[in-house]
Amino acid sequence: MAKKVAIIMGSDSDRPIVQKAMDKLAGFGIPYETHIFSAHRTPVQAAEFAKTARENGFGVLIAAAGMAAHLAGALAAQTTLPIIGIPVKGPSFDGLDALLSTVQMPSGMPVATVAINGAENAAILAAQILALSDDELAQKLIAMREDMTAAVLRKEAALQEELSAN
Ligand code: RP5
Repeated sequence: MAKKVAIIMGSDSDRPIVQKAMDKLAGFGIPYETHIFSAHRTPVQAAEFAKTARENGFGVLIAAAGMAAHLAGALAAQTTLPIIGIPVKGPSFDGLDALLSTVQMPSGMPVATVAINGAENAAILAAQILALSDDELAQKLIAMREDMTAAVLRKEAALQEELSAN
């Protein structure tokens, strides 16, 4: 059975960012669940989810949190499943607080951290991990790359046409 992705957010206020990851996973046809667990406000529930994630059919966990963003690291401490961290931009420091809190993990406890608010890339990275053992998903990723290339080439052609007309 296909492995699921879990998207965990530290607060419902992270939902607008998290929605982009949900939409992307849905676009790939990847089964996923979305939950609110906080490293600070519901640490027991967050830990329990991560501890049981592998036996519950998950292959990758995505953790989105802002401010003192310890959620991805707290989940990483409880499982050897790959963890992708999304630092969410909060009211201070343009999100640098969350970026550093997420990315600066101690040796032995990695969190694959995407850009501030980089929810789409988190979903794509999760898809790439699952595609290691899913050829159909790998083909979808190749098709997505081809679409991106074609879109840029169309823009380049349009730009050259516009510039040559002047
Ligand atoms: C973090 O604190 C959450 O992930 C959220 O980004 C931030 C603020 O949370 P709320 O006060 O909006 O619930 O733990």
